[in-house]
Amino acid sequence: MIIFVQNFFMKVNPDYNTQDKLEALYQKPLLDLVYEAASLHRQFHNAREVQLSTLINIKSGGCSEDCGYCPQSVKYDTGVGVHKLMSVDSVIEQAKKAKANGSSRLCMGAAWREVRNNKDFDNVIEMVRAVNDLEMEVCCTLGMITEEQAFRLKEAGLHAYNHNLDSSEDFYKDIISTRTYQDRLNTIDNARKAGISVCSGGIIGMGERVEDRIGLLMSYRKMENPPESIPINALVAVEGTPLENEKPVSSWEIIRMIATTRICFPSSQVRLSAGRSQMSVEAQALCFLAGANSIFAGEKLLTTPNPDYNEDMEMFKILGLSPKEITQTLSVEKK
Ligand code: SAM
Ligand code: DTB
Ligand code: SF4
Repeated sequence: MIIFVQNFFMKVNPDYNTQDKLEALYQKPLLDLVYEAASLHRQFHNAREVQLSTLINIKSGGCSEDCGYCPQSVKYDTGVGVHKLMSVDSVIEQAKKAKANGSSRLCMGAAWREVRNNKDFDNVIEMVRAVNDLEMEVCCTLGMITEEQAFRLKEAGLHAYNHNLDSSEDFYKDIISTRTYQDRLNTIDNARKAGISVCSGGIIGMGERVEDRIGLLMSYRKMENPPESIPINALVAVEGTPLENEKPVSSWEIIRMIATTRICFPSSQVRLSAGRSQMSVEAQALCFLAGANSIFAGEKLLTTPNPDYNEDMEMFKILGLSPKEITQTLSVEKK
């Protein structure tokens, strides 16, 4: 009976409950690590399906935070344009296109430090309602939110809130000075209190140590409810940001991080996020084998390039993968 229940759900893997154990796992011979991750992945997920999620940058640039990786910070000269909030109609139009191209999730990102209770937020609420009506999983990433704002988003039909811890608490201080790790944890907590599903992950390739990558996973392990969705981004080094000269992280490191995340959080969605433009199909195939079950679709992430739709469909064909159907993702919730 217990085995039966576990096959549907295992929030955290009890075998890897310390920093040392997880670090040893990350450093295992690569093929052993991938094999262990793939075996677990197949117990909890349909390994032939990968969810397509489309990003819309609803408010670009001019953000007052100083996140060292981010081209949208007002502190760095990156050439990213500053645009006011998109109209509700144009969001709906883009969402419909994304759905027609097989995306079952839509993530709306805003280059804000935090959400303010103003007309822009009212419009975001409208967008959430409209995208939810299209029967897509709707996700937002808008910076810090209060508990009250989280409840408003939930009421409008928000499925998930994305707010990344990015790295270990220790390394975080080297990358961002305008807010604390605790601020990020508080926002995640506010989303949770409102009953919103949590999407939270990190970035590798910022000059951090393996210790910091594992520190990020340990931060999620410590939560009563770890994120249902964990995006793993490889830094896209953008000219003008403090991290512009970071060497691209090796695909082997991305594969290790995906595999370790999958083993640590067997039931969560693991998203192979930024950085795919620099990866071969072979490297991405190993990520899917090791447990990645979602990608961002479309030729642009928020401001940086991503493989285009046709390239991804060609890759899916080669690998025998298909986009996760929309009905499967929403059927549980809408009952
Ligand atoms: N302003 C909101 C926030 O910071 O939560 C939402 C948008 S922000 C751009 C979303 C996430 O994108 C960041 O938390 C970070 O993990 C990721 N990101 C930003 N710039 C990146 C880059 N150059 N390479 C990889 N990931 C990046
Ligand atoms: C996440 O972890 N990665 C996505 C999504 N959540 C919002 C964003 C990646 C952004 C990459 C840099 C850019 O395009 O500006
Ligand atoms: Fe970029 Fe978000 Fe940081 Fe603003 S808060 S600089 S948009 S990552």
